Amino acid sequence: MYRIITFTVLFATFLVGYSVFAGTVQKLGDWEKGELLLENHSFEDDLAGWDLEDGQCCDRGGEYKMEIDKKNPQHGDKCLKIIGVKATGTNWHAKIKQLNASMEQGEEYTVIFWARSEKPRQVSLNLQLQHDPWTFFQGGDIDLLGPEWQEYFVTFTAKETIVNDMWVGLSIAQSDVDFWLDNFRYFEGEPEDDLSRDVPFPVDAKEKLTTQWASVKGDRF
Ligand SMILES: [Ca+2]
Repeated sequence: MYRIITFTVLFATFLVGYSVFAGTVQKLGDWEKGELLLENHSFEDDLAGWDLEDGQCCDRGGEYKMEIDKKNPQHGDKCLKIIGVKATGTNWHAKIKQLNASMEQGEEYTVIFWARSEKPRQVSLNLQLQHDPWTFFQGGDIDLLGPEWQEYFVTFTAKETIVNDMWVGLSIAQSDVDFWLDNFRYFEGEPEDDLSRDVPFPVDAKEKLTTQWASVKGDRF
């Protein structure tokens, strides 16, 4: 009897733990600053959670592909490679994104990720309502500097409240230059709030990151 109860409790704990862990924590206001609001941020679960709008829809004339790349990831064992077959010249014609995200009006949010590209190319932040009328919430052009891993971010204040009804991602059809993404995070707060977590960064990355943010901020703001 004791054994059965123990098993039941353990199993229930596992289920609760699993449901929190597996799903994106998106109950409005329930998250902490710095808590990750996207899943599979490091592509260690391959393509789970990520959606490529490949640019071929609606006679847009673009074509992009995505694949998991195990060579030279920035974090963990895998990263995402976006292959540009054909650009259209209009950034939103193709996107890499994650659906069902949320934000709360008046709060600050950060999208921050590591990227490298075969040559310098631009991507654009893209937060949008995930159905008609496709309301545009937030953008911002980001210049990827080239083949070395660099961290890039945009911080913004949410102008409205959206619950599990928008995507967070990048518009990519302005260029056909291949690029890689890893450690792609979206959370409430500023970049520094990311450091309140031990995961995903190794401890020794802190000093380097802080320095880098300072220089990026200097360039960008
Ligand atoms: Ca990774």
